[in-house]
Amino acid sequence: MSAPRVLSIAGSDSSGGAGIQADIKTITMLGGYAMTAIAALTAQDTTGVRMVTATTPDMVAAQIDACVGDIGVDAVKIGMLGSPDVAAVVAGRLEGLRVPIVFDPVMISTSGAALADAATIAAFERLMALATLTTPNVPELAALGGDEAMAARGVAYLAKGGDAEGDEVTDRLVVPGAPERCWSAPRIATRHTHGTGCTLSSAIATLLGMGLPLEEAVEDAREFVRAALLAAPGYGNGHGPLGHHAVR
Ligand code: PXL
Repeated sequence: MSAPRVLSIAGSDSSGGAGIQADIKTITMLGGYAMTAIAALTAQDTTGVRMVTATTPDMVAAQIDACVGDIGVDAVKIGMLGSPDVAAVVAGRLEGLRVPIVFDPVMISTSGAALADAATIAAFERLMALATLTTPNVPELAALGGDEAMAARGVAYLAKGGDAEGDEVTDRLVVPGAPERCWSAPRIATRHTHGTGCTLSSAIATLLGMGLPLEEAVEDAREFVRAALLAAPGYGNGHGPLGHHAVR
């Protein structure tokens, strides 16, 4: 099979650990063909975000159209969007696409910077309805109204446990009408966790683009993130990047 064409619609992380850069590395290492629609620019390092510039909605739409119209797309990952207008334009473009969509509802960076304001988070509603899977972490799930609100929306989601307390990390896959599925593993003791969410969501998108069923895609993507965490190069003075390049 040829490489699945995976489009990441997300923000750029100058430090290379998260966002578009993490997505390109992940998609490539898993055997996919990475394309991007850059929705925001961040100037950041492992200790914090220095500056954020939004991309115009037109420019985001034009990037998506360029990818879809020529090369074509087998799966989409959505990450940091930067503004409610960009979120709306992305939803409009994806409504007609019949491919798996993984939506990482990015709100806060690993270093603690806000990457979405309240209006952008409100615009997530349409994207959750479109997505094959939404992947909130603990604070994101709370901001989206918790399990009850997600059940009322009737959407599939992966509740990530990486930033909960405890020595075990448990991720919970909730699919309407199906039994809940959990994965637990001992926590990897490291401060180098920058980009774990981006990596997980783009890995799931790539594996769905290859035709794997959702549960298998989540399982294999978790393993990829764990391997990349174990291979972290230890760069930077803060939350350093994963070792995407060193996963075998
Ligand atoms: O991990 C969330 C995230 C998403 N997108 C961009 C980021 C970050 C965290 O730093 O920089 C561009």
